[in-house]
Amino acid sequence: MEEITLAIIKPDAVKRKLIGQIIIRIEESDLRILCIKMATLSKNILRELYIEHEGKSFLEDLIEFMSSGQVVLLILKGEKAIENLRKICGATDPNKALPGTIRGDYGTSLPYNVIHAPDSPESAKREIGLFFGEEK
Ligand code: 3AN
Repeated sequence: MEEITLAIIKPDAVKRKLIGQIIIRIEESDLRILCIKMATLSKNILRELYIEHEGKSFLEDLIEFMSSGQVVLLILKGEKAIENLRKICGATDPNKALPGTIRGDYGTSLPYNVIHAPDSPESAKREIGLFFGEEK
């Protein structure tokens, strides 16, 4: 079944000029790009994005990092898009992500794992609404 999901190319990847490499991986995995834009995310919107991590020790550092520079936001469509994107991203911790995955090849160490991908259709819908709500 075709699904829609969101990807965020994080500030570490944008600073390191990895946008093109990451988009090649996305397109080669059969995901189609429906919408793409660059932005610098506010701490308020990042608190919404990471609501499930409220109270965790790494949240403040994560928000600092994610607001430290531009990101690329993409809406993606394809067969099993949510699972497919998570698979090509690899494990959350770049040191545990397999070679051949985006995080395994380009990530350094947490929280610098180059890409964000939602883990369920509900999260994908909520997150797309956060960043692309006004464009619907
Ligand atoms: P994923 O992005 O793989 O779904 P989440 O939702 O558990 O992973 O974590 C969201 C983000 O928080 C990660 N992409 C990473 O940047 C950061 N993060 C997760 N766990 C840690 C940790 N233990 N220390 C620092 N940052 C973390």
